[in-house]
Amino acid sequence: MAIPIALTVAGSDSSAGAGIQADLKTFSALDVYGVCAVTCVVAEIPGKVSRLEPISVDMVREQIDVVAKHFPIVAIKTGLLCSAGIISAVAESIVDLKRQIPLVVDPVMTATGGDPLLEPDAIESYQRELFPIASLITPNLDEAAQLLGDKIRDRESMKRAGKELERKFKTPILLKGGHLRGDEAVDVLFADGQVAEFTAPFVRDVATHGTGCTYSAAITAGLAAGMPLSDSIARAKKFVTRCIANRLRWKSNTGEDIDALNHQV
Ligand code: PXL
Repeated sequence: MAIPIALTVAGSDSSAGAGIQADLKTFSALDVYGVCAVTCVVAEIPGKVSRLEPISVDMVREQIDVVAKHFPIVAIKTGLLCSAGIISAVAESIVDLKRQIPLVVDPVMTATGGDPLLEPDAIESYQRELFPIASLITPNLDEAAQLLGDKIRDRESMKRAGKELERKFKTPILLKGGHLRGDEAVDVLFADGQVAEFTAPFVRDVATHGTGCTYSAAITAGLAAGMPLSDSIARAKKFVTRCIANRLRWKSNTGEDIDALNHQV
């Protein structure tokens, strides 16, 4: 059988646990051929961004247009999009494809270590241009709080927030609850007015980054292979939990531990 092809539009992470590198490794691990459009280059290690440079809007468009013309892409994911201008260009390119391709939007705003990655005025472009064409949006609790202007502290407020986001953007929402304290990492899917939970044991004391990127890329891989949304999410949750459980660890030259996700699981 032919291998499905998925496109990721995201930033480059020099430490390769997040961003476009995480997406391509995930696609590969799940038997999908990945093509990519880079939106920005981030010099970083897990937990610390040292420098971020956006790619020009025209160059982002060119990458998408050229691969879309020559590869039969069956699923698309977006990760870090940096600026309002890049978000608009990506939305336009996808609309110009004139084909209904499943689109997973991971609305990356902040690095795991807390460094900002998205320009503040870009949130408006997300809501106006990209969310309306998404098949799934995958915010974590902080991103959902920024989209709604309200804090999410517990399972109850998480349910309210997810329902509100689904109503507002009229598309399925996977709200990732990993940042809530507890023994389990619970994510909630709000789709077609229904609510479904996806649960895995919470792995403590992990200093990796890229779990969100890996998760949404794994969901995209499932959709590319023709799996239904909820099966894609269930498999992706298991995959990301395995990547965390089997994480790699090195000592840095300055004596600190560096943790990285292991996508070869
Ligand atoms: O984990 C979020 C993220 C996404 N994309 C890129 C990143 C990061 C985190 O640092 O560098 C490119």
